[in-house]
Amino acid sequence: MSAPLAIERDGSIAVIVIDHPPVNALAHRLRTALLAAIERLDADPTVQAIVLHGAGRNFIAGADISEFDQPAQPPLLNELLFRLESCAKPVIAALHGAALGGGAETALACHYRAATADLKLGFPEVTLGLLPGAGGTVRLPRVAGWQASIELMTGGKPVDRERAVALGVVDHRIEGEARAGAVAWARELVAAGAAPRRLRELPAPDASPELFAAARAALPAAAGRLPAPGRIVDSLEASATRPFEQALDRARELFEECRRSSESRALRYLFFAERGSSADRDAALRVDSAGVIGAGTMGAGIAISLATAGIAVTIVDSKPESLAAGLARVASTIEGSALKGRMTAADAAAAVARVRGAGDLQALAAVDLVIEAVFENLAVKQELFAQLGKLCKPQAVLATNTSTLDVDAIAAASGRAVDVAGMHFFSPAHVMRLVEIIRGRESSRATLATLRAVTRRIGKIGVTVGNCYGFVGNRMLYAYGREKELMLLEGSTPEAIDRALEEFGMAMGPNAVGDLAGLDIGYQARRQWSERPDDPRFYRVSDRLAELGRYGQKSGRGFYRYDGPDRKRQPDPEVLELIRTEAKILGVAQRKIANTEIVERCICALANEGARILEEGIAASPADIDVIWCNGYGFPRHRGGPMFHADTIGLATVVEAMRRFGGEQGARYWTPAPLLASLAEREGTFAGWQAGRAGGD
Ligand code: 3H9
Repeated sequence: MSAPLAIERDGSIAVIVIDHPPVNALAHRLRTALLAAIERLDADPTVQAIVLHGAGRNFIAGADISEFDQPAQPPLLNELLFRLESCAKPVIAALHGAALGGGAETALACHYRAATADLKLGFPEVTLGLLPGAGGTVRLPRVAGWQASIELMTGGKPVDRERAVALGVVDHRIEGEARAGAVAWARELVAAGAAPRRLRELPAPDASPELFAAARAALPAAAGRLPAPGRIVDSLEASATRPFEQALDRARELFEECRRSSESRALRYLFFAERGSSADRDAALRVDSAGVIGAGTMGAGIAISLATAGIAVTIVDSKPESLAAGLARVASTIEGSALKGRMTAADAAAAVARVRGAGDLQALAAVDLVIEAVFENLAVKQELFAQLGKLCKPQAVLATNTSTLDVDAIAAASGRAVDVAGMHFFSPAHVMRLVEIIRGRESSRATLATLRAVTRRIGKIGVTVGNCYGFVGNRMLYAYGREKELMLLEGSTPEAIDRALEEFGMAMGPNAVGDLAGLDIGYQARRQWSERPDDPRFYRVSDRLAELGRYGQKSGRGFYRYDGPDRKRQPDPEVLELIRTEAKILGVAQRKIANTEIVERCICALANEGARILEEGIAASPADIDVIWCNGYGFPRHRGGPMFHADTIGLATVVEAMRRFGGEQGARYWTPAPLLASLAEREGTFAGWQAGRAGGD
């Protein structure tokens, strides 16, 4: 393993070049080397100033998140930064790329900060359930004030160089390369006799206690379930009321409290799970152009994602009115993003110019990638793929956006199944980050690697899964939805179920989700499902509502009514009556169902179906399932996903609850998957099982 840093000399200027790929994270070995380098250069009389530079694309991306599962090994980052700040000669941070978390704190401990135009400086700790624990909460207010510190740290979003200059965090702009620019400026500082400037020697700006009370009150409602945002405000308040070193100690204490919390463990787990594996990246084929078939909501959303990432898109739709409407939607959505400040007007114009329409599939003869997004009908999709197989250039990758149909049956129709796989986007496709990439029986390594690379390039999270009805996400959704539908018949109500699951942390309750997605969509999908459980209770309420034309929000009525002035969901007595009638017809006795039962039944159903999916090799790991559920189905991130959550509450507890439900309702849906049962018996976890498998590879 090569050294994590090198010391280079440029006359009397010493440059510490941190070289710790991939992102210069401040791992133990780097902290140790950095401390030794600082001691040495501080004591060297031939050194007049020290430049701190990060090799590669970033300054420092922060602490090494993978070390947080264990207590930190000395030197602790805040001790190291205290020593850095104590240097008797000027220390200049050469900022470029990411200066995040502990990286931004390192910059603040330096005496001067110069930055190139690509700087992204920020405190994303809150997204990991943490707070800046190495002096950020104590040093930043001394330079940027309280409001900006609260905003940056509780929001977690990085700022660009110009905002960092405006906040007083960056003192000097570098036009050109970071290292050379910082060295040149260091020389000027030495020539001008500049002394070290230590933020810790500045007083904290004045702050009224109301300021922090207001900051707490302004935290988003979800923060109530998470310790970190409140702890960030606590730490900033301590910085206002205590001397520097005591405030630093308090920050460290609060950081440790957050680090040990189950919420932070879950969020850290997702950080790595969402980055997935970098294997096979070199097998990806180049994609400059793509075709999207179908100009509906899904097709337009996919086209927006591709075009804004620089890929030329041809949308094909045989109906001229649909094509025109789709193209108009693409243009207005992209232009809307520019108006909201999410992209520049020039970038928006370039993205819109990348999209064209065509009425005939022949327009796709030369594209590198085709994504089919027509309605869910196997025969229609097979007919399309038969044509694509013939007309597309060799090696063009052909993807279907089906959410439930058999990818192998679609691939076979193309006559070139190696080039075919599924690419299941979630609606709205330009907003939702998840894409399930479905591995067909014959999909080639290059086909799958290409789809993963495109998914990454358009800023989304791709999870590769096997081919089965509903793949991973929707298959588990059926188990989850089955329980909520049964509980409706057994006496619960749409709002009680939604409230219980929203209190658990789901972004939206399942009945409200059904109304949003359209109850007709699920109804149609279930009609095409040949192996649908032979149970008259299965999705009975949803089916009856769809048959009555109650499709949800789009028809103004579904599980709820949406006819108030704000079109907010409102309970509908007619639905309760319908449920009671259906329960009577089916002979289901109604009773009061507690919130705990609602949550337990839905969560146990998810974990059990997830276990079967793992046994069958449909998902490669429990982490993949968790990424799918947190990014596609609104599972609370601070619980890590259904498999992580099941591990957290204990698999024996899950199995015990399932046996209890089985005793009450029959074993039909409550037989633990063999994997779940065996792990529960030996007090194992899904994570441990996965680690064992990876170790055996
Ligand atoms: C902190 O600093 C706490 C302190 O306040 C207090 C301490 C006491 N650690 O994202 P990419 C890996 S908390 C470990 O694909 P990009 C990542 O897993 C930290 N590993 O690249 C991946 O590995 P692999 C606050 C890390 O170019 C590889 O690097 N900082 C870390 O798309 C490439 O990552 C953050 O939260 C890390 N900190 O984006 C910043 N960061 O190749 C987190 C990355 O094996 N990082 N890895 O799959 C990021 O936001 C992005 O990685 C970054 C680059 C923007 C830097």
